[in-house]
Amino acid sequence: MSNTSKTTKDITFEDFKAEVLSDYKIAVTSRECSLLGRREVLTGKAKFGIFGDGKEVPQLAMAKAFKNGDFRSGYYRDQTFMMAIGALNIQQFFAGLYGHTDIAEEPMSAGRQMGGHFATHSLNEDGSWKNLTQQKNSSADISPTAGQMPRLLGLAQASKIYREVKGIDTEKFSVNGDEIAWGTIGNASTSEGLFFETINAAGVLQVPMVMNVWDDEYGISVHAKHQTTKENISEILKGFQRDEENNGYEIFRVKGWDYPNLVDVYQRAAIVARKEHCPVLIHVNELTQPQGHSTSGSHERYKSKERLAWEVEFDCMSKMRQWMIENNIFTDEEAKAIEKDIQKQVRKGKQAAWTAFVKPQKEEQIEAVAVLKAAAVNSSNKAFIEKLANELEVIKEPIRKEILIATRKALRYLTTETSETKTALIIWIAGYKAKIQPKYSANLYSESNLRADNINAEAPKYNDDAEMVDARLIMRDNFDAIFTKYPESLIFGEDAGHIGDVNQGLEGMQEKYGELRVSDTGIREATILGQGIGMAMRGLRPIAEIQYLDYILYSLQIMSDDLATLQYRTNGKQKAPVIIRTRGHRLEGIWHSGSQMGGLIHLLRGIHLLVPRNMTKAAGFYNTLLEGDEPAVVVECLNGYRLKEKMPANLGEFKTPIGVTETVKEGADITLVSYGSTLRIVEETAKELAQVGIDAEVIDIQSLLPFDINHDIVKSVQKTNRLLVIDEDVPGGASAYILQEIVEKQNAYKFLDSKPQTLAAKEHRPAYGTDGDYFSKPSAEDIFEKVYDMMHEANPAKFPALF
Ligand SMILES: Cc1ncc(C[n+]2csc(CCOP(=O)(O)OP(=O)(O)O)c2C)c(N)n1
Ligand SMILES: [Mg+2]
Repeated sequence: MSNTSKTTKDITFEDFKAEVLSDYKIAVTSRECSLLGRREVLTGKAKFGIFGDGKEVPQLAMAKAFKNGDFRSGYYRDQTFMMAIGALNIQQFFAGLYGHTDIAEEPMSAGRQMGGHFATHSLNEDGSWKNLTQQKNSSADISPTAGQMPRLLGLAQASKIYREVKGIDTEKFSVNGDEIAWGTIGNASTSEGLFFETINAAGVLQVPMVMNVWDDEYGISVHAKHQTTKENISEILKGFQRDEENNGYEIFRVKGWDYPNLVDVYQRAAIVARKEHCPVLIHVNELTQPQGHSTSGSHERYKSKERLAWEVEFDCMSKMRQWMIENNIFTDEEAKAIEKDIQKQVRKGKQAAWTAFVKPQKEEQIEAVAVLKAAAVNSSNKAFIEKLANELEVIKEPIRKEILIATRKALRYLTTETSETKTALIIWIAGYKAKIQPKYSANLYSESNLRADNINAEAPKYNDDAEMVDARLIMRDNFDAIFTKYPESLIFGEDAGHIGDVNQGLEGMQEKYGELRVSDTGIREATILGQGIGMAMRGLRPIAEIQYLDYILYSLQIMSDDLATLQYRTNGKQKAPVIIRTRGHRLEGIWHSGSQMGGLIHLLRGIHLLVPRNMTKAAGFYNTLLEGDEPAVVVECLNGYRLKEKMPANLGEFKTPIGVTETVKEGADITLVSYGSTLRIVEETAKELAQVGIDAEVIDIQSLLPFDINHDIVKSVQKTNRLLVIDEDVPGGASAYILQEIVEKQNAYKFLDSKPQTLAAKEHRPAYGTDGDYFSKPSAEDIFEKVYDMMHEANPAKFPALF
């Protein structure tokens, strides 16, 4: 169903007619899918529907200008576009609506996303890249409005890097940087800060981004007068228009029902973006919502009669149809015949999708009923189990939940019995869960050979005359080695370019590697992250620097909603191995000492979260991550850059393993677990504890996500029988997670002779100054006293009370 992109100038009337007809057919197909899709929800076959009706025609024009290698970053209205580029057919559309978990049937997300969230596949089965220059690409949609914007910036910037940075292997990703990143957004969603941040950043960076606003005057029920100054996004963005003196944007405004004009505007927009790498805004207005916003409500509730009547008259499909009749492309009769035929095709596709969706569950139902009936035969609770079997058997179109409810409940009737059929039921349930659970849970992290915890450690090597240096120099020299080793790597952030970052860990790197690879950015954390996500999705290895951990919150929403879910929501078909470099811990002041690790741990499942205690460890993490294919946050110790560390010889090569702890001091009496800057305080305190006869074992967690994959901490607890977790996050923050990992997951409770404890910071953010830190975060004295108290409780004779 895909479309070619000839311009009207190059072709005969017959060609032109054929192309317009083909477009119209795509649009009618899309519209019929929307109409029938809504009915599927209202009859209960699908749970929710949000469709592209009313936005068909501009998407045809966009698809014509969209070439192989290009990327889309859009939202839930774009089904017509996806159909026009050949990435979505009728059956797949309905498979998405039903939530089919087979990626072959539902290529957008294998049923993980609600319908209307689109994607193409960037990766092969083994996680390696496909050749993205030979296909039309769509980055996977997310639901938060404007959440598609930050990554769009990076998708566009990748073209600039591929065009202008020499030495990168571009084969699978770019042809001369000619690719455009196309964004789509609803008019109301332009109210989000992410929209404005992205628009400004793309203007600064001058990247090939074509931003399309589908304007239907509403955001659900809320009219444009509450959304946009002057109710007109292109009007208020006029100041971005480029002129003879200044770079900026090309801005177009075009009516969404005006097919010939749309085609023309999109062709012109594409030339500007592709050739000149100038960003373009296309404001497509006068669009409609024939069925209202989604299946959750009716627009008759909030649109006036006049507006509803206008929407009928200006429905882009009927306007296109009218124009086609006026231009002798078809007659009304021919149009009707086409529409009728397509209606039939859509019904057929829908039926095929439903049949395919219910088929596996029906087979599973038959199996489950059989094992249940067998288990019932000799049971004293035969009647109850048979009832469960019969109730399951009569369900016409079963879902998996119903199958598991029946089989799992049956086990409760068999607790006191032993039989082969009971064993068979237990085995069947276990096998069924093992088979089905991955359909809903696989690919949160990479499952390829390049997954981060599969990369082997390599110790730093030291020459005999290795110097003790300011640790920032290890960081700098290691980055130097990285940029040489990986031409596709680049770093950017606030102050990361010209001065070489606020702590001089990149000193001289811009001079050596150029302004495109080591760059300053504006103060805009969300889009710094977006640059990273987008470029990583196109095969580059970006390191996005968030200046301080405290300010990561500005990018946290995108990190959580977009980056952390990417592999999961595409069932492993897209990846963005961006590295987020930041620095934090134990400086002073409410916004300069952050350790909101609990928040990050909870919001960033899907991303690795690494907390090296010094710069050698941190540099080793970067070296590991660049060999892998996964995203990660590395939190460097803000107070560690001027501390002395020994300069390794194998820069760019030594690797800190992911998910592996390190025992920095062995001991017999108690296990002290910590990470980052606090670890240094724990190490110091362990020396003081030794002076009073307490032999503490000190373990550096190093990696919070994933956590101690070898379960080494429990081995320590097995030896010491006591556990204290020391953490500078709030009480119940990261320390609660660490305790759950050790006590519950690693079963350390079995070996404990004392209550496992945590020592965290105060609940408030840390006050300013040295005393502010002392009275806010765990100090050496706090740690000493806590440990001593635990030892006193165990052996009061040996350790008399301190207080
Ligand atoms: C961050 C966020 N807030 C709210 C919502 C709920 N929501 C979904 S769509 C929508 C309206 C969007 O309107 P618009 O951008 O004009 O797109 P349209 O649906 O009109 O095409 C809202 C408020 C959301 N998905 N994400
Ligand atoms: Mg809208």
